[in-house]
Amino acid sequence: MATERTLILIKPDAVRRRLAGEILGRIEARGFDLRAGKLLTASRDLGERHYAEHAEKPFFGELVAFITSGPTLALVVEGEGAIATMRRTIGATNPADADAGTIRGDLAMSMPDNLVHGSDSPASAEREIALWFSTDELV
Ligand code: IDP
Ligand code: MG
Repeated sequence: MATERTLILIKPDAVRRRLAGEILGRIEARGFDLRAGKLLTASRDLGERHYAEHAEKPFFGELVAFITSGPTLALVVEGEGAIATMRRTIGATNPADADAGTIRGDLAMSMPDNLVHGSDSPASAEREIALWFSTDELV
């Protein structure tokens, strides 16, 4: 399988709950490498662009309010099959359905506060990495 890069967001609920270290530790322990990282509070524009695919959903307003509600630790994570393997490490979108052993299954309870974002395809990863990082922020 190919080496891939994926955008991982340790979302505001995770930073507020002081779970950023725990979550980053799980990503590193799985064997992934960090290629970029920064702590920032997403602007409304960034939040809306990041979640553009959900613009028509009834929860879009709540989702943008959530992602802009405080600092997010944004990461570019690299490794073999990183996109799909990180999605499995993160767990199902609704923490109530997430398996034990996943980040959401162990540490979260309900939506939208599900702690982590991971890109869902190579095209999403490319789009999202470009949204959150400039090329000179990647190592
Ligand atoms: P994902 O984060 O697992 O890729 P998506 O379906 O892309 O899940 O949804 C993006 C984010 O929107 C979720 O992580 C969650 O925070 C939030 N979300 C999804 N569905 C709902 C919902 O029904 N109510 C409230 N928030 C939701
Ligand atoms: Mg998604």
